[in-house]
Amino acid sequence: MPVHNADIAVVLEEIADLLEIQGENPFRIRAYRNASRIVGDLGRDIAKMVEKGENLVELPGIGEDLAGKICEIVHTGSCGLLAKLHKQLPPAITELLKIPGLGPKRVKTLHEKLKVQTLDELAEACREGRVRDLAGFGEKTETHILEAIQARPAAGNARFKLAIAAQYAEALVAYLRAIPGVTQAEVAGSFRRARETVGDLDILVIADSGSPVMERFAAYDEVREVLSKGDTRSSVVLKCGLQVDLRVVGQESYGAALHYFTGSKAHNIAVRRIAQDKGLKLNEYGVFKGERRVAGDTEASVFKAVGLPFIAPELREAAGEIEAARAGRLPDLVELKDLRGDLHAHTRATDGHNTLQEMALAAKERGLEYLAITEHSRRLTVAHGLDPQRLAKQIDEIDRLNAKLKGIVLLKGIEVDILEDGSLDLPDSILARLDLVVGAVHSKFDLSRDRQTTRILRAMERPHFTLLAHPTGRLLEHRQAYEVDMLRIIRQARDRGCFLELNAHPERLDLLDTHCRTAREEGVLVAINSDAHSALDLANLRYGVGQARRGWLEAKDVLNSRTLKQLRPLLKRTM
Ligand code: DGT
Ligand code: CA
Ligand code: CA
Repeated sequence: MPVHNADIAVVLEEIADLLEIQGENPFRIRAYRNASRIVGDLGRDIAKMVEKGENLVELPGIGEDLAGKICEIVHTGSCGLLAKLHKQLPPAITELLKIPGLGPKRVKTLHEKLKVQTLDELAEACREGRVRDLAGFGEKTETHILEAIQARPAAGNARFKLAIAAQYAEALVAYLRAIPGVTQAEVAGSFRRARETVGDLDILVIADSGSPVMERFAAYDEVREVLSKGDTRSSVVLKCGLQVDLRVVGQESYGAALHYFTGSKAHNIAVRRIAQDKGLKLNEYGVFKGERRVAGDTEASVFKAVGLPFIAPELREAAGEIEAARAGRLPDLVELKDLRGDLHAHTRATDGHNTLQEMALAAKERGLEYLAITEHSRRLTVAHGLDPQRLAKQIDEIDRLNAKLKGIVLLKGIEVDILEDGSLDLPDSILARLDLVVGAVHSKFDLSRDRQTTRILRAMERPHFTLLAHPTGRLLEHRQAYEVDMLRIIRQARDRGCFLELNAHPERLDLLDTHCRTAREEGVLVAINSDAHSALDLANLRYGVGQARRGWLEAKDVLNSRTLKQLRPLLKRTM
């Protein structure tokens, strides 16, 4: 049974949570949590590394003990330690942990003080107002918890983050391509449109008649349940809960099917209407004039037949792309290879896992020309944030290292906390020594829209402020965006000569697509940043690019598509 990185990450994270609920040693907890993140974000397949006999201890943050646990998970799909923890704690603890806003600390309190063991019991306690009085809760939290329990999707309806779905999709597509008679296999649907999350995977294959593709698909190791199995269409559910629809299509229809199953539905309907206006019929088999097929083998042929230029999948949301296509004003979307650098990364000095030099070399290996080191500032104590003395020391270290490095330049930066009143967590005297200042909100997420907006606008007025990190603060599975007037923030960026980040971390993807479009219209450049906490995290830039493409951004709209020489003057604030 192939075990994916995401599965291993889930086990490690759950171990960390359960250890925390048991009140274990914080270092041990942190080691598991870090390991979970590293494994989850890793660009390489751990199961394959184990199979090849590679030593996992070489991964950042993985010691002997953790390496052993990971091997155990790869071999058995689970881990004795987790089973032991499950025995020691009530079974509903895991369910409680899945409620957004309920981390291990709060679950521990609920469990200890209220003896709450199931979600029903927790909902009951919320309704009776027994949760609000616990230390660290309050009335607002109580309401949130109750809402979250009620809004919980029925089991099986969960959506998957794009980066997680990608791990399953890539393995499955490789498996399908290797089946005799299969000449083409590709994922369509929301996955191809690079949506932040996907409901299921829609895979298309071309296969010779007589190919055992459907049998092999149903027999894939990861399949938990076969929902339906036919000659041209089958559906299964993988062990992780992700549904996969597979369709076998003919060569002559492949482009039409790819277009149809890529969607979105609203885009399809709009394109079909255009076809109808031309007296053509468009469906998943092709474009027809009467009974005669006039196009359909490639997507390009489909678009051409209906009189449109090729529209990139990420734009296909019926959000203006058809009009833009007709007017010849489709954007020339940014690509991963357009990125010349990355303006947000951490090292071991705070909560990252690699040294300055390791980060620099990893960025160089990816073909980047510059990498900004932007550690957390002192207020973020959980991340061991930098105070002015430690930052000054890092500035000197970067200068020394840059003198030695070839083909890559480290920029000196900081991810400075924006405090509640809009001031920054470090004095101007030290910020003045940096190449760029990335400002970020990491606290007080629940301010009113007005106060949150004012807070950020003020921060952007600081003379050295360059870039607003993860501007909405949302975490896909764990935290809603804070309330903020994004248009005012974008206009402030324009007026003050600063920039917005599109954070590429799969859990963030923050800016949203709509904000990217507004930024572009207002002439504000967006930086697609990895927020890397390890060298491997630089691989996440691809998801940032996907999100930027959904936001209609071209290379020229992206700050870090500039060469270092072009970038430097842009980082200097003129007002
Ligand atoms: P998801 O899976 O919820 O993340 O989103 P999609 O977009 O992948 O949706 P899905 O899997 O239900 O269907 C895949 C594509 O098939 C969808 O994007 C467009 C196409 N499609 C599905 N149902 C219809 C339909 O009723 N009419 C049209 N025109 N297209 C459809
Ligand atoms: Ca889908
Ligand atoms: Ca589907």
